[in-house]
Amino acid sequence: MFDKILIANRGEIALRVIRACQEMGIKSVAVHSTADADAMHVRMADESVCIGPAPSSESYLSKAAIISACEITGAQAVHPGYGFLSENAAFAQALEDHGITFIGPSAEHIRIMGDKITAKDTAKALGIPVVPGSDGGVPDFETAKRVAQEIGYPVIIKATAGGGGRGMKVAKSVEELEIAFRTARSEAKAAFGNDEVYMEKYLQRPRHIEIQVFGDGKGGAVHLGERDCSLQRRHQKVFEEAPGPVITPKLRAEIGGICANAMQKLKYIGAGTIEFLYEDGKFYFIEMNTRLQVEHPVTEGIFGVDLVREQIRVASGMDLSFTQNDLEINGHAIEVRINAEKIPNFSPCPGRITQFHAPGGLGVRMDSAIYDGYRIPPYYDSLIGKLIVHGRDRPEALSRLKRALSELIIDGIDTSIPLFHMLLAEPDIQNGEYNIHWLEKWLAERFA
Ligand code: MV4
Repeated sequence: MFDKILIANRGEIALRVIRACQEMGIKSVAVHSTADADAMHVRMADESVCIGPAPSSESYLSKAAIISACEITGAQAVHPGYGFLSENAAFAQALEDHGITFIGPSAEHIRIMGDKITAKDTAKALGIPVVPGSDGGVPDFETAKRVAQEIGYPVIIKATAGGGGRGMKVAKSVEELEIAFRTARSEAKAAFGNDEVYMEKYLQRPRHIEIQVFGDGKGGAVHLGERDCSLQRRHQKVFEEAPGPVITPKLRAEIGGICANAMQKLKYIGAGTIEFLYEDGKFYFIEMNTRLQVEHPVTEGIFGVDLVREQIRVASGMDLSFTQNDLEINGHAIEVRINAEKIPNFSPCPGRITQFHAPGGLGVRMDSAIYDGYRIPPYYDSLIGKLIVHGRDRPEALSRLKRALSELIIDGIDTSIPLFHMLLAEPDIQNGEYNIHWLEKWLAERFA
């Protein structure tokens, strides 16, 4: 086991990793930008290193600065958290070249899943169901027309180098296809420096269901069920829950088994999330994330496992501390993302927190790095905390969430808290009847 880990991240996820290190008797090193000198992760870690100025490109994204910080402090491994360098294959490779362990999958697996066509081909070859679409890239409009003819309209055009919803275009007819195809290509070129696109049948009202997987890198792998993350705005999740309100034990065992099997064949190491669109009882692979996700606590809640601890264990060559058979779902968990944003426009709202009180009690978890008097810097993501509740069933989790939200006090800035009070009053949310379009439609109607 490592005796010192460097956390290449900030905010609540840095705290999350430091906590796991503390419980495992591992020393932690925080890195920070000059804008984060007074951040909680710096205070909570055993030691800290300033790695550069405020812009992430010169600090949290600087591979050289982070590797130097490892060498200065003698950290043997790096936990990347989510975002920043967490899915950067070159970073994973550079660490390996310096004899430092990347707490995550191999550079090769990160690379495969970062290219959306290769990811889809790999998934398909491993027996994972995928959305019908083009065989690889679509080089020209003539090919696009032929593919659309085969799979039928509506179709969606996606950037090979994209992901997270950037650079997608929908076409409902051949008339719309030409403009959609050309726009998708030029936007992909501008955004990713790669104009390759591929096509899929457009699913009209799916849910976003993702399967949590975990590999030991030696051919052992398990799944930890699904999370329903359909409530999103502009591809940013706002509310996540596990288990999924519409997923039966039979569906879970089937898709989970397929995913765990696929990870065994890959000899995948660490945490991963396989994203699906789910419609009419069927799963369609869209992407795989090769990192720990923001919403991992809902899975931790229902399975009672510490996913960060498992990431550290497998990265150090140990086995997972459980088998598939040991994993049993207990109750229901919901997470809401607390952002420093003004509702209904979701405009960022950095500033000083004059008062903070975290909710507590049975089944309540608040992951946040804010504190009384903390000034939220304007340079980074607007996520300032996650409120996660656990109950014996979904109705209990919902009432607990409502109670915990009314206990939560964050003064001095605008946050997304009022949004959740409004959402919890909606019958569709209470009944779990929503899909990927529900939130945007509701916002448009509610705040027209
Ligand atoms: C789709 C789709 C419908 N059909 N693919 C958006 C993010 C990226 N991960 C995939 N995305 C979508 N892919 C097909 N074939 C609809 C979306 C989509 C979406 C997916 C998940 C959650 C929210 C979404 C919002 C709009 C569109």
